Amino acid sequence: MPTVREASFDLFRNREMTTMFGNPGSTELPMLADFPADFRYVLGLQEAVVVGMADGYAQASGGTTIANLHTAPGVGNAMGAIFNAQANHSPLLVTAGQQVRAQITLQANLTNRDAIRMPHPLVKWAYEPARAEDVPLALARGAHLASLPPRGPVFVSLPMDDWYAEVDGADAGHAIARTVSGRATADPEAVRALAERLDSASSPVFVAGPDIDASGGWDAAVALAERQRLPVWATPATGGARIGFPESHPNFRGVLPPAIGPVAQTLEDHDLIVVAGSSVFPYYPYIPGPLLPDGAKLVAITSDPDEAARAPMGDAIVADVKLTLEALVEAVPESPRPVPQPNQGPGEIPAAEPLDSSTVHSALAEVFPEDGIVVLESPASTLALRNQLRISRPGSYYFSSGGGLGFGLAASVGVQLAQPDRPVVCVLGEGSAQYAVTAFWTAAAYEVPVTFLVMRNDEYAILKWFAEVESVQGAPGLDLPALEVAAVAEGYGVKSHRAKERDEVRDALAKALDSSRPELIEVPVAPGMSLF
Ligand SMILES: Cc1ncc(C[n+]2csc(CCOP(=O)(O)OP(=O)(O)O)c2C)c(N)n1
Repeated sequence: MPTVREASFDLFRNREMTTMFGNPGSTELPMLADFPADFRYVLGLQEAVVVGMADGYAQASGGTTIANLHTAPGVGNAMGAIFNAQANHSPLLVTAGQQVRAQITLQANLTNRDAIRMPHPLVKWAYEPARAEDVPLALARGAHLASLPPRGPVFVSLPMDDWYAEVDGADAGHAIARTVSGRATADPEAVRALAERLDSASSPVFVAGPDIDASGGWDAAVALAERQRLPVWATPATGGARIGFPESHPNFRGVLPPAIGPVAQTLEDHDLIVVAGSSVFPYYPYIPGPLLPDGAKLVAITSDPDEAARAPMGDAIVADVKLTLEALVEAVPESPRPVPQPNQGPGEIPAAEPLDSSTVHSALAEVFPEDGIVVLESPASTLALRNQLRISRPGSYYFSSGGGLGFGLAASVGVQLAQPDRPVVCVLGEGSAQYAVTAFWTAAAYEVPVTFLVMRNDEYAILKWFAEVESVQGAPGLDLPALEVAAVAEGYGVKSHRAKERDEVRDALAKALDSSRPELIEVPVAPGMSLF
């Protein structure tokens, strides 16, 4: 009879879950014993980084990914990253070791005493199998749940002696072989009604959200915008884990602001707003105002029933985003409305020292390869990057829609491992880098050739901006003097450079992009927010 370990690894193999991220402890070693040669174990030095890397890998590969943590303290370390993965709709099978069953009740050292409750409510499902022989079925159940819409993390606690138990081969065979598919099409009647509303609107607009990219719906989104002559906005950057529409397309208008009043103001001239693959809307900060422009209606297409239910306005269709957009393209005629005119590009920007973040991002845009991917966590220059670097290919942008820092640096390593043939640039604030700093080690140790661009402004610039918005004066802890990310990265084995002038930055980026090892460029930048 096969053991739990043999059956579980067969399950992972069958589901192509052969890259595993983890930080091992004594309670995880039995799972890792005789690690099969066709699997890859990627070591993260702290569990938040393990989950962040797995999040990036899961999103960029499209497949459910294992993050293996060390019992209760490991899960505790990873909570912020699990929160981000949930917001990102990232399909993760998070597992953690547990004491041997005989010592759980007496609560021996390292017992995860309430394993199921701990990650709740950040996961779709949390479970500790009732019997050792149930482990493969529990792992299968978790993997299926993680990958069903809305995709997201699940958690399974695994007592360390379970791996040696034997399972019924026939039962395990069923668990291993099952497939579960969950891409549901929309009610054809709902699609027809939306097509009619769209075609008869006088000035409709389209808002493209992250799940267009996750569902593979770029082509359908472009076809719909072109057929119906729709101007297109990207969902607010705060919640835009991914980009769902080519930003160089003539119909593309820009990124929606992230607050209630300003969204309504931006969409003022439209009578119908169709949102696809986004919550409505990922607002922050609170700037009150009408939820919609006067007289405007909204329809959201989302695969997440909760996103649909919690929206404060408009109608919603719950279904696969790509399939629904494709059905909509079929159902609408070519509109006689005028073709939207292209936006002006970003204007000339100064090149004084220290450089403005916009200048740095314009230098990046100059050398950014056609097939490049950017992972972004540089809060005060988010908009500057989005304005300077127009992303025009699917799967080319990753951002933490949860807002927990530490995603960017860790996720970039996972994204690069999932997409080894595409150059990955990770743009970080020097403050943000600190939340996942050990990921530099994984990048160096596994020769993951991410190009890190660190924007060093010696402060938490975005928080100073928030202080103004919130009318807060005299808050401590907003300055970061003498934080040498380049030196820290060197300590972890990542070759690092400092560049001050625009041309220097551009040339260093071009070189790093060509390198087969990770490299970091630290650039001093002017304080404050950069919008363009
Ligand atoms: C886990 C976590 N802790 C704290 C914060 C609050 N926070 C948001 S932005 C920010 C500052 C980031 O600094 P830096 O990366 O230097 O970027 P800048 O604002 O200067 O662009 C902080 C501390 C957060 N979002 N997540």
